[in-house]
Amino acid sequence: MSHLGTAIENIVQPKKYVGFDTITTQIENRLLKRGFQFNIMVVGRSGLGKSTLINTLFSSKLTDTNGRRSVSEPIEKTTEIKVSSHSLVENNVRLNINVIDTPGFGDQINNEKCWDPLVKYIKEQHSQYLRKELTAQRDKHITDTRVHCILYFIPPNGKKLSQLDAQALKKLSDIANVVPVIAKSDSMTLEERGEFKKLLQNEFIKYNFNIYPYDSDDLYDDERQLNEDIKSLIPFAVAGSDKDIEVNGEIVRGRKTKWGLINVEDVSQSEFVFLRDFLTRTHLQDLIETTFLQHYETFRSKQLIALKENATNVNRQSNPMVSQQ
Ligand SMILES: Nc1nc2c(ncn2[C@@H]2O[C@H](COP(=O)(O)OP(=O)(O)O)[C@@H](O)[C@H]2O)c(=O)[nH]1
Ligand SMILES: [Mg+2]
Repeated sequence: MSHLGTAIENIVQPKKYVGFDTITTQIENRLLKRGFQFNIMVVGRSGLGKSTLINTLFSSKLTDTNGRRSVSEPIEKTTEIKVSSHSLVENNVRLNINVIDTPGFGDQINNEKCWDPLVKYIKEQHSQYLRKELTAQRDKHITDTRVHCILYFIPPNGKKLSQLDAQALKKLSDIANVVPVIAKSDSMTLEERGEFKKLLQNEFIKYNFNIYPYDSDDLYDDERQLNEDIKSLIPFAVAGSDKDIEVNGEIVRGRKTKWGLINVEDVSQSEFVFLRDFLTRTHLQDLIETTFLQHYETFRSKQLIALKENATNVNRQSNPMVSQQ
């Protein structure tokens, strides 16, 4: 069924040019002035290539790839949250990116609840947004710090999900758009990688994770098909690199591996390009919108219901008449 419903359309063409077809340009102009805000969180044990991949994705140096500076540097006791802001411009379009790095995740001896600070951070951003929305004199444009996407890095070990990864993926996919990736996939052969991907896809089904992109009745047929194709690719087997190397006389983003040189942008060697197209070319707007329409909405309605219940309880306590009804 078409999602436009069954209303009979009576298409009328105005007798002379009215000009409302410029609305798309008008919207575009306004959006261009404001720019776009995209907040992406990277999660996974240190050394899995999170910072490198973020830099490869946006082809610029966005984050510090050093991680822990030396072995003697003390490991933080909990997962830290480090936000860095960047502004990228491409053909007049300004994309403001917040990269939310989570050093220390999974690096402790006791990793129990190491995802708690992340869950707290995500909810905190929703809560801030809600508070700003609820003020009497609310800003016309509320700065959006809500997490639009979580890239979750799974180690390339060919094994089932660790307890830690399974629990963290469950918690995070309940409250945000989670996109799992197989980190440093250049360390596996193509065959190993294919098998590992199948194993992980079965794990996702077993644990019943809510993995983005979600099914929805609002999708057009071509969008649904695209999402199906993408779902068969998830988790993307990626490799990142900060370095340019020469492959067959061409300078490319690549790495030297035990199998030889690999060009991370070559789709026969790495699924990095699929991930980049998915995040930037096809689903950027949808990630932002889904955060707003689904995750934030769920948070918002829970909070408002709780507020209402609280108010009713307070009323009952201060007014015995109410409680008798
Ligand atoms: N083989 C391989 N090594 C990588 C890849 N991405 C990053 N590395 C290397 O792994 C180390 C840690 O990378 P980094 O991005 O700092 O990891 P992070 O701690 O997760 O942010 C560095 O030496 C990188 O050069 C990858 O895709 N494949
Ligand atoms: Mg890092």
